[in-house]
Order: sequence, then C-alpha cells, then structure tokens
Amino acid sequence: MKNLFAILSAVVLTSTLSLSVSAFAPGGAADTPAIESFSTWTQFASPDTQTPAIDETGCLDYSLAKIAVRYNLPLDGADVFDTSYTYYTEFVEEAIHPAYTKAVYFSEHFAPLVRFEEQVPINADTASQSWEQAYEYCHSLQGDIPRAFVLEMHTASGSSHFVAVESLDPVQERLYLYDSGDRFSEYLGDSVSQSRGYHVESIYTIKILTVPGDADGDAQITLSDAVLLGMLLMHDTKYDLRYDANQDGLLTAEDTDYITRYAQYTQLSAEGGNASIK
Ligand SMILES: [Ca+2]
Ligand SMILES: [Ca+2]
Repeated sequence: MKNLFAILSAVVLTSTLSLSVSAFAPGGAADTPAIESFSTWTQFASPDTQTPAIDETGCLDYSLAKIAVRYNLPLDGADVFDTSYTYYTEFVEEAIHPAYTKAVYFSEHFAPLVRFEEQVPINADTASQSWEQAYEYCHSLQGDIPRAFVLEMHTASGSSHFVAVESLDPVQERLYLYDSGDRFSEYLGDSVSQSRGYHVESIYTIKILTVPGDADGDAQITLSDAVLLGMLLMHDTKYDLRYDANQDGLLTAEDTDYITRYAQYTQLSAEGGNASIK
C-alpha cells in the first residue's frame, strides 16, 4: 500500500512539475543569481519589471523558496549563486511535494537545519485586526531560536495568498514581507496590503535551527562569519553544520569563499536596519 502511494505520488509530482517547469522561463531577470533577486520573485505569468521569476505554481512555493535562499538551505542541483531560474526549478523539484502539506514537506526535506513548528489560526473580524494579531504572534516568539513565518491570507477579491515574513520591526510594530504578489507590499498594513485587502488567516511557523555559513550564530550571513571561520580553520576545528557554508561535508577555504560571496549580496540589506526574526 505504501509503495502504491509512493507511485501515485510520483505520478502526481511528475505531472505537476512538467506543468510548472514549462511555465517558468529563463531569460531576463530570471538569469540573475538567486541570492540577488529572490526577494522580488513572484508567481504570475504576466510579469512587470519587478518579476524575475515567472511561474503559475503558486505563491506558497515562492514564499518557501525565498526562505530557502534567505537561510542558505542546500539543494542538490543548485546553490544561491545559480540563476533564479535554476535555483527555483531545482527547489520545486526537490523541496515541494503536492501530496503533502508544503511547509511540512519543506521542513522535513531540509532537516536538521529547520523544523516545522506549527500552523496557528488567526481568528480576526477585520484585516487590520489580523495584522495586529499576526504581529503579536511573531513578536511573542522572538528569542534565541530564529523562526521563519509564512502568512496564509485571503485578499479582498477572495483569492488565497501566501507571503513570507522578511523581518520584524518592534519599534513600528510591523512585519516586513517578502511579498510574492504582483504588486509588492513592503509591510503588513501598508497601502498596498490595504488596497489588496490582505486578511491573515493562519501562520506557518518554521524553526531555523542552523544556517549553513552563519559561523557566529546570529542567523545572518555576513563578512563577520567569513572572518570567524577563517580563524577557526587555522586550528583543527571540529566539523559543524554551521561552518559548512556550501554543505559539501567538509570545512575548507571554499566555505569562507562561499560566505564572502553570499555576504556581498546581503551586507547592504543587513546594514539597512531591518531586525532579523529571532
Ligand atoms: Ca552570522
Ligand atoms: Ca564545505
């Protein structure tokens, strides 16, 4: 019975992938490195100038793929320096399974680096109440363990929408977003999310246990991590997932090179001031 289920799942997966991959075209901004452009990936087939990735599989796939890039989660056939087209295509093939709850399958695929924690309902009468409750929930989980959040929402037009949270601003009490829609919302409650009527229905929460390349453990990959790992490598450092930036099972100078390249893309946004979710 289990084998039959596996075969049926594979058939469903193959047919779904053939649709999704054929709808996703290389070229243009889709040829930029994933680490450079992931925050602007969207799922719609009618792109505007902000749309490097063109696909119809759904914004939840994009939200999870953005989390994978953000936390340097390893794929077998691509890394964050490959084009957005290559990375996203590999991501959908490896880390998305239509027969499972996507956020759960994603988390099991990338274990032990991440762990699915829960899906919590947000029961609010109005959109603005749902934004407040979503913020309060994410804020309540700030602590030593960083977490990724995906907001499941309904829009004013009645469609479903999924958005990953980029960061939490405790001063303004805002959730900044990696919006995967066709008109980008910067933060929950801004004019775009108001005009689209974003109403948060539930939140998927994923614990980020290890970020490969984050040598100092602050959940960000910056040049400080390259400096620290460089010093560690001068001694006989014991293997640690956190130090193995390129996830090849070895600790070498390639890992410091990887962190340095990654940090070139993230350093500016890190200096921009948005707090990480931890
Ligand atoms: Ca770090
Ligand atoms: Ca390595």
